[in-house]
Amino acid sequence: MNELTLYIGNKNYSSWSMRPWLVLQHSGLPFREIVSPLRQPDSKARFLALSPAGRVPVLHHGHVVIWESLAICEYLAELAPGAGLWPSDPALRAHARSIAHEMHAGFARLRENLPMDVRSDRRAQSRAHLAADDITRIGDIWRQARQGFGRRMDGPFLFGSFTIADAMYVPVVSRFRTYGVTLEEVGAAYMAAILDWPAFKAWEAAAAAETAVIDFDIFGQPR
Ligand SMILES: N[C@@H](CCC(=O)N[C@@H](CS)C(=O)NCC(=O)O)C(=O)O
Repeated sequence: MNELTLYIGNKNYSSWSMRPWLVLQHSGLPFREIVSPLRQPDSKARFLALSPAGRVPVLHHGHVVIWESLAICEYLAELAPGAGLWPSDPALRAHARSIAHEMHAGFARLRENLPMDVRSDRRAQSRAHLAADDITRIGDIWRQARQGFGRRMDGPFLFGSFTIADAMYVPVVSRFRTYGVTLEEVGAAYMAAILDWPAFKAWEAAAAAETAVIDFDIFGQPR
């Protein structure tokens, strides 16, 4: 099999990069990751050489190039059908896809006002009140996934075991920690489980080891 290479942005800041990286970690597929730093004078040229969209993440697999985080996750689900990257039940799978797409396409106020900054504590400068509706909706999404289907849960993730839906929301858990967003019992337990998950901790440690600092007040783009 051709090597899978995932090009990603700075781990401290690039929430879109984190999502397929978590899926790759969970899939068991061997892969190489290459960090291509954001917000450098040559970033755009580097990204355009890697992806027609000129952004990261982008996955290279032989001659195949896949961009857009959720499209990469879907490709990985096809490559690793035994990894359980979507729920096996069709109704649950449709629900998981709905909330994954809702994250991918929405929550602009959350992304604008609570940009990911994994290693920081920004509770004192939190702008969470500007994203209150998004935060309420995300709490509802997590609670319904955890409780809403009258089934036995076999793990701490949204549908029991890890799926792509979790990958889409893990950066939100990190943001809620950074900006001091607290949730009721079910949401709080989900956040605690994610923050303690070895794959998240591995990303967090790598983010903490990075030295680049991006001032996201001039970042100028929702992440
Ligand atoms: N919709 C894209 C968003 C990708 C994206 O905005 N990536 C950011 C980094 S998190 C980026 O490459 N920014 C650099 C730029 O736009 O020049 C996805 O889901 O992959």
